[in-house]
Amino acid sequence: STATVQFHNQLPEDHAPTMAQEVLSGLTFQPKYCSPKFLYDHKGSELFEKICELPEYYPTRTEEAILARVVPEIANLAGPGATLVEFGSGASRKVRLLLECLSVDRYLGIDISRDFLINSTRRLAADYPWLEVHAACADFTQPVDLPESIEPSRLVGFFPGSSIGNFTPQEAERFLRGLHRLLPPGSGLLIGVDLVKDQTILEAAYNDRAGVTAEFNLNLLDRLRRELGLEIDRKRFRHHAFFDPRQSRIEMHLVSRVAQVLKFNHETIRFREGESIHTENSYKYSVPGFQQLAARAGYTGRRVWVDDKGLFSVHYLVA
Ligand code: AVJ
Repeated sequence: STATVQFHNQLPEDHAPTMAQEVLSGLTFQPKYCSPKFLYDHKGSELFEKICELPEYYPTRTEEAILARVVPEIANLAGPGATLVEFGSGASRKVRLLLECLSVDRYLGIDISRDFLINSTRRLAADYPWLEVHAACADFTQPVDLPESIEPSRLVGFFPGSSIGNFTPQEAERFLRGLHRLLPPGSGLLIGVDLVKDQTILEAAYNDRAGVTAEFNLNLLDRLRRELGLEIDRKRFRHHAFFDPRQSRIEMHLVSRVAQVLKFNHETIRFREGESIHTENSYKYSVPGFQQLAARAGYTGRRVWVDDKGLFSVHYLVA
């Protein structure tokens, strides 16, 4: 096949220095944190794909079932000839559900995990030969611009998986407002949002019995060791994830099993026993709660679909 992907790099070729700075500032902050975007090195992206298959991790299969059911309605709302832009495209699996039905002629996948992005979009281009496929390696927690060769008259944003939940509500609003500025009139945004529910179901989804989520979390330490030379031993940390109902979020942490001192460049990072690195938030919304947030960011809600157990929501917003 002659399928090709137009690649746009929006990350510095060697991102280690900026990554080191960002990680260091998080690890020297009180309380210690590390942005969840660093969970997605190649191994982390693979582990995340495994998480999506876990019996306890309901979001992926629930969202996919919703999309499969309502894709004709989405196609109607999107209309023909738009450019589809996916944020955090990962394995570019979910978008296939849309491509079967929507008549878009161009797709742009944006992801921070470079090789993973390239491989996934190549497979997509091979499977959909009529589709013009672009891939942009970018950190969309920073303001993004569309690659210059893409000047769509109309755009449909696709932000599945409740990745929006990694942002605080305030950051989510800012992200959505930033995206709003990129959207020409008549554009839409299809966004998956996980819903508040029984705490046991939520906590099981982030504490699976096979230990894949723990591995995904601990893999961050291997990455920091390998890429930044941080002298850190994963055996001295454990995975901890819980739901905080007051903030309506899952928090994921790496808890130090012992008091320890880490060397990082010329810095020293001290841990008390039981002190943690906060590695992820995953906010859970109610349908009206998310609609209000989207409205504050300038969007009008057109449709919202929820599965019959009320686990997950998919919103179609217009700019
Ligand atoms: C990709 C951010 C939506 O928050 O559920 C899965 C990531 N972390 N298990 C989520 C994740 C632990 C996931 N998001």
